[in-house]
Order: sequence, then structure tokens, then C-alpha cells
Amino acid sequence: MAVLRNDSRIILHLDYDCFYASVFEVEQPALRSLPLAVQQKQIVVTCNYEARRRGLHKLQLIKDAKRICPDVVIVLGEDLTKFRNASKELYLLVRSLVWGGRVEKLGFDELFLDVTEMIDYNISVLNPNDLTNSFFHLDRKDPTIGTAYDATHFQGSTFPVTEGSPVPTDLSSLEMRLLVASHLQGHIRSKLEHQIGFTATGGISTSKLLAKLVGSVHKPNGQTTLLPPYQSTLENESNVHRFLDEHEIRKIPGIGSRMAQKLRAHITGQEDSDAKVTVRDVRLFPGMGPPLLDKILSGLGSAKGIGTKMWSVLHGVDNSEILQGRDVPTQISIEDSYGRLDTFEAVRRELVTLSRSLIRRMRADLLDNETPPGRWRAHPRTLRLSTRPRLPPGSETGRTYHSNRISRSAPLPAFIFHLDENMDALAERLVQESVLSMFRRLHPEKSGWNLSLLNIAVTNIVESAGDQKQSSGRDIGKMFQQQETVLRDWTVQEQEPEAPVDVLPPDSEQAESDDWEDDEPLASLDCTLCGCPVPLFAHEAHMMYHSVPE
Ligand code: DCP
Ligand code: MG
Repeated sequence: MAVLRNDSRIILHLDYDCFYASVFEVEQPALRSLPLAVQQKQIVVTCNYEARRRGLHKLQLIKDAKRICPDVVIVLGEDLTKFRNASKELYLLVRSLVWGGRVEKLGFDELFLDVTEMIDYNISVLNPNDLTNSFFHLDRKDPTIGTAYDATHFQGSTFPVTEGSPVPTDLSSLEMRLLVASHLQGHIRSKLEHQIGFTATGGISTSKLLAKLVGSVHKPNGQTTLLPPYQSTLENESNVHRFLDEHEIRKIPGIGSRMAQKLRAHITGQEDSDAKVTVRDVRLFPGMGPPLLDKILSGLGSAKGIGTKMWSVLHGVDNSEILQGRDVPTQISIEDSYGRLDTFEAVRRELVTLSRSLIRRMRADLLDNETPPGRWRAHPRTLRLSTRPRLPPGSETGRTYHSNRISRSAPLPAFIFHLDENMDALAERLVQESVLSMFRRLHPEKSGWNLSLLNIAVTNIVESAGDQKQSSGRDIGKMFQQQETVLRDWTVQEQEPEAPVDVLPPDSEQAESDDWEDDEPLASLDCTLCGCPVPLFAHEAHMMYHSVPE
């Protein structure tokens, strides 16, 4: 089946290097030359490159890090406020450079930019007789704003590596457009570094998928352009295939661990195969195509059309759009994990604490702080409570690990927006009047729930009238709908196969939403072997730790 790629767009991807560690280094530059690790719970969530040079790596246990590098400097990274602030500052700088604000944030430390318009304009003003002395225009109206560059070579690296390849003669070719884009990418990265102090790694291609993947080729502080041809001909295989085909399937954004496992099992014929299976192995497997992929991936509770989506991804096709930047998040969510929560009073106390943080975050992120006493720039419409009861011993397999969150949603009461009441009083009232009744509906039993997680979130955030930048005449509701659809296309969400659907009340939402916004990434569960709370993302590393003899 033919899959069509839209190669008319130019997309850039940016990933800040060792992001959390860099936030501390920017605060205290003396840390740059020391091995630095950021701790959350008992885990190194990230470390700077000096630490990596000494053998440390992301998602390592703190005690291992100390053993391997005794002089490691450890800083605490559980309070996400400063990361969130740095992320916002970097995003705003990039957005100020890109026409039409076409910048999309993924988590705290990645950005996608649609720079098609800027590149096409800059191609149109190139002087073919003097490419060496070109000028990149950052402003269409003021021709003095921009930066000088040499349009006879790519900035940074390319895939595949070329040595002194001649400049394309056709200035409107994809190769020339990517070349010009590589200089814009270089300029943006240098601004981030010199104005704010963060280095970033960049990718340049025609989709989010390809830009992100090719960006990771030269890390840290590098950038890579995926060179044409993007279409195979009888004589030449496309560089998209040459590049993508070598990747282990799990490395492809959108292919999660369970999906990868199913694909591996099908290709190797072994249920628990840990063989390296590449994109090429899957793509060229006899009979492979959307129907077979549908069949292999069925049972994951996957969305309709998963086979077609995966088939596209395996061909490097991702036509999902860059979402126009929003100044406000699409949801705010606060959670914490616990050894064991079993009594009503303990739950109530924790809910008040979480509600207080939620209100603080709402005020920080959604209030207009320019004109005191403040005006809400956006209003969340929905309140959601999620919990995670621990499964009875013995019923917990690695795969049901994330699946037992349950949640309830309700309209968010209007009093939460009162600014003249203090946050403690509002938090108490929210818990008393809304959250507790949601909790009782989730857990009608009197006690003994053995909860390991509580999460309170406000979702469905709608910008206030007059604040919808670049959105004149647009139907905001539609925009949100579109956002969901576009994101679903891009992430190829896996849903939990073993999710206990019957415990999800009809109005609940799946806990792991496909929202790109910065959810607290600290969800954790106690290790079944040692009882230590381990963040979900670190589970694999933690289990490895148990499997190694002392
Ligand atoms: N992070 C986290 N939990 C994870 C992964 C990351 O809390 N499972 C945090 C710490 C990172 C930040 O998010 O600093 C960005 O994640 P990256 O994977 O991009 O890691 P870094 O930016 O730290 O390193 P790199 O230089 O490899 O991009
Ligand atoms: Mg990063």
C-alpha cells in the first residue's frame, strides 16, 4: 500500500541538553565543570555531561551514582517550579522568533517548530549569484533584522554525512530549503545559548517524526539535517528509509514498549523475544501492511486505524500539524504517590494538600499578573480526581503496572476563581464540596483501599475572550477538538490492554491523557520487591537493579 508523505513543510525539533541539570547550571555556573546529578526520590532523573563522562546516566539509582562517581554533586529536583519557569522562558524566546507562533511544546524540554513560511520567504530573497553572503530575514517588514549566513553549505551535520556536496542548482528544491532551515536552526540554538544559557540539540526535516529522530543523531549541542531524496526511485533508496530502517522499533516515537513487544513477538515468532527488531525487519516482513499490523496490535485496546497509522510511521510518514502556541496549558495536574493510604482522614488531608498546590499552580499559570489585582486568562471547566488502588499481591504483573488508575470528572466549581479568599480556605472548601464526593463515588467502600497515588487535575481549560492570540474568528472548541485529533495521530497512543474497564465509571477519563502539557512526571508505585517508591519511568531501571546480585 502506498503511503504519501507531505514534504512541503519544513519542521525543526529542539531538545534541550540535560535539561534539569542545565537549569541548576544556569543558576550557578560553577556547577558546569562538576559532575552534577538531579535527584527525584532515589533516582538520578538526569545528570550533566560531565557526570555522563564519568559514567553516570539518566534513571540511575542515587546509590549507584555515588558509588561510581563519589564526588558527584547531587541537587534535588522534586519541585518542578524552576523547570517549568525555564521551559516557559525558552519557549517564549523561540516563539518570538518564529512567524505565526508555530511552536509546539512537548513536555518541558522539547519543541517542534513549523518554519515553512520563513524558509519559503528566505528562499525567495536569495541571490543565486552570491549565496556565500546571504542574509536570513527574521522579519518580513524590517529587512535589517536577521543574520548573515553562507548558503553554500549546511550548518551542522547531515544524514547521511556528505563531504562538500555541491549546492543544489534548483533554489526551490527540498535540499535548498532544508539547507536554509539548517541556518535558522543554528541561529535559534545560538540565541537560546547566549541569551538564556541553554544548549539544545536540533533536528531539521519535513515532519515532527523525522525532525525529532534525526535530531538525536548528534547529541548534545549538535544539529542534524535529514538530506533528500525523501522518495525512493528505481536507482536510489530514499534517505528516509535509509535512516529510519536502522532504528530499533522501540526507538520510534509512538511505538511504546507493549507495541514493540507485540511486533517483536510476531517477527521472531517468540513470545518474549528481546531480539533487536528494526523498522526494516517489520516493514519488509512478508505480508506486512495495515491489515496485518491491525491484527498484531489488536488486543492493546488500540484506537481504530492503528494498522494504517503504524504503517505510515514505519515509512516515516507523519502529516500531523504543529499546533499554534497557547499561552496557557491545556490541563494542570498535581499528584503524589504514597506507601499506603487507607484511612479517610489520611486521604482527606492529602487531598487538601494537593488541592492547595493545584490552586497555587492555577494562579501562577492562568492569572494575568501584568495588571494587578489579576484577571483569569483562562478557565478550566472540569475537575478530575484519579486514584490508583494497589492490586492484591500476586495479581501484579509487569504489564498491569500502569493500568490501574481510576478517575472521576465533575464540573469545576466557580468559587475556585475567587481571588480574595486565601488558598488554604479554598482548598478545604474544594475538598469538602467536590473532591470528597468524587472520592466516595470512586471508592464506595469505607476503608481498605490501599491507595498508592492521588491525582487532582483541572482540565478542559478555555482561554478567556480577548486572550486568544492569533485566533480571531476561530472556533476555540473546534480548535481543541482538532488538537486532540492531531495529537492522537502523532502519538499513536497505546492504551492499556488489561485496563479494568469495568471499574471506570462512565464519565471518567483515561488517566494517561494524550495531552502534551507538562503533567507532573513523578507518578510512582512501590516496588513489589523492596517496597521503595519508584517513579513509573524508572521501574525498568529499578528492576534491573534487583536482578543484579549484590
Ligand atoms: N525527566 C523526567 N522523567 C523522565 C525523563 C526525563 O523527569 N522519565 C526530566 C529530566 C530531564 C527532562 O525531563 O532533564 C528532559 O528529559 P530528556 O530525556 O530530554 O533528558 P535531558 O534533557 O536531561 O537529557 P538529554 O541531554 O539526553 O536530552
Ligand atoms: Mg533533553
